[in-house]
This record gives sequence, structure tokens and C-alpha cells, in this order.
Amino acid sequence: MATIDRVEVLVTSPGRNFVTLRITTSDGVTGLGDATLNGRELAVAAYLEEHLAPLLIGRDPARIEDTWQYLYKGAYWRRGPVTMTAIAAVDVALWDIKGKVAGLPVYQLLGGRSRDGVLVYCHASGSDVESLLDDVAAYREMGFQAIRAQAAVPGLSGSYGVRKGAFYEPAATDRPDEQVWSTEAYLDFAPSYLARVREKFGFGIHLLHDVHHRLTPIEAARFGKSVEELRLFWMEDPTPAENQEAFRLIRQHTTTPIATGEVLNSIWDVQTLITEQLIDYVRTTVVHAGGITHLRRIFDLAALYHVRTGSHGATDLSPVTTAAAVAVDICVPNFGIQEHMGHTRETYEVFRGTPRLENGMLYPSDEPGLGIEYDDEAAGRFPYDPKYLPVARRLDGSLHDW
Ligand code: GCO
Ligand code: MG
Repeated sequence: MATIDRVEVLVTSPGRNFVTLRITTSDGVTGLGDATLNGRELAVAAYLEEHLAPLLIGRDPARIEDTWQYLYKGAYWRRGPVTMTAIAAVDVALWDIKGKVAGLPVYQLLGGRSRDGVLVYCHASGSDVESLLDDVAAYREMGFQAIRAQAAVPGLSGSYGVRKGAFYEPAATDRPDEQVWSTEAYLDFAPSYLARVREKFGFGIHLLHDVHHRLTPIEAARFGKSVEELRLFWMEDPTPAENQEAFRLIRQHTTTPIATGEVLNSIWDVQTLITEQLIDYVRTTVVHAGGITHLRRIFDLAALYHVRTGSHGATDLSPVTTAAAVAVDICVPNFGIQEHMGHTRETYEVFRGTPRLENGMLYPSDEPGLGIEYDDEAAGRFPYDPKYLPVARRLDGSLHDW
């Protein structure tokens, strides 16, 4: 029997920070798992290095389910983003190893393809409506069939979801950037620019919008109602989802489909949302929700209740997550859509072998395992660069959800 011989926690910053777990077996097979928790990276790195790595040495790498239970139940302390991201990294690395040992891509181990490719959505944004429309046109030109649209709210400094440089994802070095938020201004403005996108591009594209946890349930209900005739693919995170019951109220008022779950990390965090059919898409993701093993469990529960999948896939999730997500997406019967922002050239120098993107669809690699190679030499050129996500304050200075 092969055993786990070596466990390495690799931190690099090729354009943004990534934590990667690499497990090597006594047979010399290696597996990769993403362990990136944006803005809190080193907490997961320490959890892996100090608490999980010593437990993994000498274990049978083939026992994925047992290892998952051992780490989850063994922690005693349940759930939470740090724990679930660390367990996810171990889980995904072990699936990668299992695929390499079997000589099969991971999606074959999960039951094989249910579809030819994975529909993805990209992010279009603009500092005003005209530049948003130009951005949507550019993504159409690239072949994307599903587009998320976000524009900066006039009069407010900084808006979530609006790209600054080549890639969106604001991050500041010393202290979080402070942004200003007004629900009234947003509610007056957002439906009008989404309508402009529909006017210009018609109903032949899937149009998505991220509310980013900014509204109360009744405000979200009003927003959903006001955009009903635009037939959004979804409104995302209309209200913070820690309070799952809050979605009952939104549901009573609008037929606009609802997606949530990118910050949630276990099946228990989405149980009410799914079993009461309060959402249409569950956005939990491989890296933050306990890996392939646990995500499958969430998606299977969702399938029973007509909830489809729509996993988070921002740039702060590494290409290892993209590969693992696509492996799951291509198999599950209730797949909905996959977020895909892509990465910088530097990131692809470190993580080689990302899934193929064509006409707005991702296709998994047919290499054994996940098909991603980690280039240590390239990674060494990009040292860790601590960053914070922004915070948002209302006009009176009080903190709002970012
Ligand atoms: C999305 C998300 C992200 C998050 C980011 C936080 O829908 O893609 O909301 O952009 O803000 O992943 O780290
Ligand atoms: Mg989001």
C-alpha cells in the first residue's frame, strides 16, 4: 500500500495570492489542492501546516472519504471557512492522486460526463453604463453566452464588481479600502442599466447580476420584482445568507431566480435554502465547501429540490479549483452554470494545464487526475503579498456588508 509521504503548503502571488497543498505518496505520485481563502490566506496555510499535515503522513491516500471524516470529525469544531478550505485542499489533492493512479481524469471517477461542456459566465463591468455596454459587447465577441453585468453606482466611491485593471478583485495592502454605499442610489440605478443591456443585446444571452449581500430581504424582494421582465438568469446574494430563513420573504414576492452560497461552506449552511426551495442555484464551491467529496453531497441534496448548481469561480480561486469545479460540473445532473473570470498570465505560468475555454464553455483536460502542474520555479518569482478586501460604509459612516 502506498502512503502519504510528504505534505507541502505552497504560497505564491502571481498577480494575486494563492495557497496550494501538494501531497506526495510513497510511490512518488503528487496531488494538488487549492487552499486559498482570499484575504485570510495564512490562516488556512497554518491550519494545514500545523494541524493537518502531521495527521496525513503515513495515511493511505486512496481512503478519501475516510480522510474527510477523520479531519472533519477529528477537529471537533465544526464548519467554518478556514477548516472547510483546509479539508477541501486535502480532499482535492487526494482525488487528483486517485485519478493519476487510475490513469483517468477525475471526472471519470465521479461517474463520467453528463454533458459535453460546462456553460460559464464571465464578468462585464463599467464605471458607467456606456462602458458596461462596451464591455458586454467585448465578451459577446469572445463567444461568452452568459454575462454578469455590474456598473458603478453614480455618486458612490468604488463599487463592488467593477473591474479596475485587467482583472477585477479589489485588494488593498495596509488596511481595507473604504467604499461608500447607498441602497437607495443602487435600487434606483441598477434596474435601469440592466434594462439597457437587454435593449442592446436582446434576450439571446443569459444575463446575471450580483447584489453582493447588500439588501435586506424586503429590499431584495423589491429589486427582484423590478427586474422580472428582464428575465435575469439570476440575482446573486440578494441578502446575506447566514440567515437562511430570510429568503422566504424574497421568494414570496418575486419570480426572479435566486443564487447564493459563495461564502457558505457546508451542507448545513444551505440546508433550509435547499429543502424549502428558497433558492434556484447553490453557489458553494469546491475550495470553500470541503472539496469534491462534500460539494457532491450538497449538489445531490440540491438535485432533490430542483436547485441547480452555480459555483463561485472568481480570480481568487486558483486554477486547481477551476479544474476540480469543471470535473464536478461536467458530471452532476443538476448543473446550472459555472462562474469563470480567468486568471492573469503570471498565474497560468505557475498553474499549467487549465481546462479549455471555447465559445463560453469550459472543457476538462483528459490528463489523469486534474491535469494541473505546479511550477515551483515560476511560483518562487512571486512572493506572498498580503492584501485585504474592501469594506463598505453607508452615507452616515456605519459599516455595511461588503
Ligand atoms: C463573485 C464574488 C467575488 C467575491 C470575491 C471575494 O461573485 O465572483 O462575489 O467577486 O467578491 O471572490 O473574495
Ligand atoms: Mg458573488
